[in-house]
Amino acid sequence: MRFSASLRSLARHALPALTLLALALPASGALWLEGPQSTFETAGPVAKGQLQIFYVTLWVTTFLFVGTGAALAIATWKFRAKRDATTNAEPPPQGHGNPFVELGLTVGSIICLVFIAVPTLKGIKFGYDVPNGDTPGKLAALVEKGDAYRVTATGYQWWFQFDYPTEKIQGGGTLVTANELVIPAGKPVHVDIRTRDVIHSFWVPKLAGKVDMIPNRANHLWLQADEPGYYFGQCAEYCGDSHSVMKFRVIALAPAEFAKWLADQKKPARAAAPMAPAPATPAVGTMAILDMMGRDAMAPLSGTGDAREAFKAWQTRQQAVPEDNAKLALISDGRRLFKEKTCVNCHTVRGHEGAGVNAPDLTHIGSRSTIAAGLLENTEARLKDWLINPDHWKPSNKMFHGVGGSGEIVMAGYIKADDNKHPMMDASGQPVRNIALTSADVTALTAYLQSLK
Ligand code: HEC
Ligand SMILES: [Cu+2]
Repeated sequence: MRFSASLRSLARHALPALTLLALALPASGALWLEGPQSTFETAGPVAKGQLQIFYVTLWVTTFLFVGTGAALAIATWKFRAKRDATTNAEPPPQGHGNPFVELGLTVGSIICLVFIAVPTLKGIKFGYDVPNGDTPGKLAALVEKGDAYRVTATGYQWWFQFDYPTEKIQGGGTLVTANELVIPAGKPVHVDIRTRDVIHSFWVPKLAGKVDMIPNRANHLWLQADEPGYYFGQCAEYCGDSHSVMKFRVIALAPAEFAKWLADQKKPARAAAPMAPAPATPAVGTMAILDMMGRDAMAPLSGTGDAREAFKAWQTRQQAVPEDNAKLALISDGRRLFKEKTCVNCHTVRGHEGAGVNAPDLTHIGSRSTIAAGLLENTEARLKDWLINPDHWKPSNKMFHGVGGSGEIVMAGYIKADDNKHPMMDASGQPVRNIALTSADVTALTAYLQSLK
């Protein structure tokens, strides 16, 4: 008796509470479902199609859940033991079911599955290839005519390289950039998906679903940004220590702006000032402590995550303003240090020094809005932070530890490695340095990098 009374009181309170919740959900949904990487705010046909599949599945499964849940609730309530006599009664005779109900449920389930399967299969087909470009020949013809665009995205631990195979650059070869993929808006873009080391995954939530970057496997996807804008991307397959901060950006531009961007990028690096001659006496200064333990677990996001603001800031960056005269000497010195400190072994600054292939191309690093694969904003302060102590921001990154093959370090980074590829430590517990930068070096290198518009 007591039990059923408390049950009734629970039902009395639960009903208004549930109603309130049901009313509040759609209102607060706006808060939950939006954000820089929300798949509910789509910006192109591929993502839109995939969201529709999600909704179809959601509605069908909601219908099933409510139907079965209601049947269970009604049966439980209607056939509950109302008296002690019923509680202790023998169970009724067990039947073998009703053929109509059984057949009905089976056919009903099949219909539900077909409801889900048809749009899903259609969606998979739609998302696989650029419309009318499902063979290499047809795709090439579309790209040739300018009806589609084509780029290659390659994953590296822990950054992305973007190749533009159709954009020839001065002196041979094609355009290569890193970490910011710039595409024409309103046009299908076929993305060839590759990796140079382990498995990664390419994901721009507002534009298209993720596709894995798998060693020795040629994957691809296509995406389209309907409007010019700034979109946030992310590696979506665990790939080692710094996986969670392996991000990238996609910037979609109107045709004229895109053509201008391409023309700017194809140019070799801007020489704001000639390389300074080597100084007669080597510089002395204090080196930063290489703080490998005090890693910043909560590295600040670059920017506020507001795409509109970020897009404006990015556009402003593309305008190459003449360099401040007061900075020219610093830029000259930075260019010298870039060579002297062996940055050139891993990085390329096309037209200047360096032909490295193990690290992001820095030819126009000054025109990017982020550094270290979308982790930090590309400001003077953040560039310095990165150059002083890369491992603090991005644990295990290859600039600090060196680029390694499977057995050995093939290109030395900031610190020396021992035979086991672990950092070599000196007597005071500090890692042994290959590349040592004083704060004056860091200032000069930063000025040089910022001049590379
Ligand atoms: C051993 C190879 C190596 C050396 C030497 C090296 N780097 Fe790097 N650098 C990298 C790698 C790898 C990354 C990408 C790190 C990441 O995001 O995981 C990188 C990233 C950067 C970035 C950010 C690029 C971007 O697109 O986000 C800058 C700037 C940079 N390095 C400058 C320098 C400077 C200046 C030097 C010389 C003092 C230097 N690097 C020396 C390998 C190297
Ligand atoms: Cu990754």
